[in-house]
Amino acid sequence: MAMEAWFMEDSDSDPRLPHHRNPKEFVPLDHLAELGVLHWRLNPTDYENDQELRKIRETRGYNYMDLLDICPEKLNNYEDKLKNFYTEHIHADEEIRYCLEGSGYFDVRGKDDRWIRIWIKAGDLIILPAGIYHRFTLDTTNYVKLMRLFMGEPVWTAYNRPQEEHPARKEYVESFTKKVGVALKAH
Ligand code: KMT
Ligand code: NI
Repeated sequence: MAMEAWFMEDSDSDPRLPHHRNPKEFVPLDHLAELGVLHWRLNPTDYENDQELRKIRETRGYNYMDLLDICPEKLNNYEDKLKNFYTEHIHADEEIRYCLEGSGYFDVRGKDDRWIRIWIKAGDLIILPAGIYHRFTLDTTNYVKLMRLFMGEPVWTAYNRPQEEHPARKEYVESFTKKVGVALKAH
C-alpha cells in the first residue's frame, strides 16, 4: 500500500494511536510535496546494494549515513529521546529518514497549522525540508529501525517551537508561500 498520511484529530491521549479524525481525512502525497515533504518507496531488504538508494544519495549529496534502532534495549536514554522527538521542532537542515524495519509517525504542520500524520513503514524514505515544524513518535508496534542520511557532517540540533525568527524557518515559510500562495500562520 502507498504511504498514508492524514489530518489528525485534536487529542491529548496516547500519541502512539493513529488519531484519525472522524470521518477520516487522508492527505494525498502531492499535498505533502507542496509542503516540501518528499517520499520514495524503496526495497529495504537489501539496502546495502540498492541502486535506487545509491542514486538518491548521490544526486542529493547524502554522503553521511547511520542506523538508529528505536527500542529501549538499543537506544540510550530511550525515554528522554522519545520525549524530545515528540516535541515540536525544526532543524536548520533537511531531515532524511529511511525506514528499514518497523513503523512510526512523522507529524508535520500543514496549511493553517494543522497536524498531518505520516505513517512510515519499512521501505519509506522521507525528506522533511529545513524549517518545517514536525515531531516523531513510535506507533503501537513500538519499534522502528531508521537510516539517517545527511549532507556533510551531521547536525541533529532541534530548535523547539516557536522559531519564527530562525533563518531556516523564515526561508521555509517564504518558499512555501511562494509555491502555494497561502501564508503559513505564524505563532
Ligand atoms: C529528529 O529530529 O530526530 C526527529 O524529528 C525524530 C525523528 S528520527 C528518530
Ligand atoms: Ni526532527
